[in-house]
Amino acid sequence: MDGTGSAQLIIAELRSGSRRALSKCLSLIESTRAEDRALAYEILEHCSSHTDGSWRIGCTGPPGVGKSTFIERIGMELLARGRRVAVLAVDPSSRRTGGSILGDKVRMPLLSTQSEAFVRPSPSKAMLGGAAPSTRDAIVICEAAGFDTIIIETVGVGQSETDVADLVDMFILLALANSGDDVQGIKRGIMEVADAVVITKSDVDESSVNRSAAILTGALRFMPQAEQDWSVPVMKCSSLTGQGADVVLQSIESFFGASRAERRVGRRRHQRGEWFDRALSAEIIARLTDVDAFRFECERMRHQCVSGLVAPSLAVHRLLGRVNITIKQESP
Ligand SMILES: Nc1nc2c(ncn2[C@@H]2O[C@H](COP(=O)(O)OP(=O)(O)OP(=O)(O)O)[C@@H](O)[C@H]2O)c(=O)[nH]1
Ligand SMILES: [Mg+2]
Repeated sequence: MDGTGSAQLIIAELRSGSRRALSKCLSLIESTRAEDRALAYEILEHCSSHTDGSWRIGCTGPPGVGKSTFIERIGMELLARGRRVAVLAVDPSSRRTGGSILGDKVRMPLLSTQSEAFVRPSPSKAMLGGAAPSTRDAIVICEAAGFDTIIIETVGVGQSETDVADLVDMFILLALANSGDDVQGIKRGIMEVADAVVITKSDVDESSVNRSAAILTGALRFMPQAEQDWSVPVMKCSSLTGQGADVVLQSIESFFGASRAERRVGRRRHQRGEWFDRALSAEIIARLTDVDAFRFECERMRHQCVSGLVAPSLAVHRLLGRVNITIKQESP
């Protein structure tokens, strides 16, 4: 069967709710093989519309803060409200070798066995703990499969920690009480893009949870708000007892309320532009470094920079001055 034929078949199966087709599509978009990517692009082309009504929620926080348990709790509540929930847990690559690729699945035992839910660990490749370039495509695929709520779990470490905020409508930052008596444990950059902050494990030590909540609320007051019509709540939640989960759910529901629909559309428009820019840079670098001669010259120029023989900006200017770019007419 040709590529187009198999793409049509997979899309039909995906739309009819086949989990096998969904897993296959997600594997295709994560693949680095050229023929897989070609098929993935074809599938994506047919999946990219009709996704505006979905809820895309990001949950980020340090390792062990309780992200998976929180998602399981909130996910089950969302299912009870009639939503279909897909979870993409971006697994830090460094831990994959330790066999934790299925770890997140194991830690969402309830959610992953529900018929209206789908849980999948997805590799973050070189982006340690952040969003993989394919995560955005994975969201679109899940939406085409009929999931109206997509939750992304990422560990907020490294430079890519705020990338996930550019992937989702609502970005929830999870924090532990007393991770330092101030907010230094949480970087300012990530606080600035949070739409909600949840202090997890509130069953453990109530007084330090309250203290941390007050500190975080105070800190947020001095930061620019991500969205003008939304004041970032600091909530407390125990995913074990369920205490505080109702407040989190109310907050999610009001964030996605009809009055904010226009703002959501605007945010997604902006995000699509951002992801175009990122995809373009990544693809240009990938294609160029695929050419042996370019890679060789690149290494030579880099070496000259390191040795102080030439300024980095000049080296890049010279190197790219030797690349010949032509634009082919798009086929009709
Ligand atoms: N007491 C208490 N323990 C919790 C709560 N939520 C999670 N835990 C425990 O904290 C540990 C880590 O929880 P996870 O949900 O796996 O945390 P995570 O942030 O997903 O961890 P990584 O994915 O490894 O970064 C587990 O042993 C949970 O049982 C809570 O609300 N209260
Ligand atoms: Mg987890």
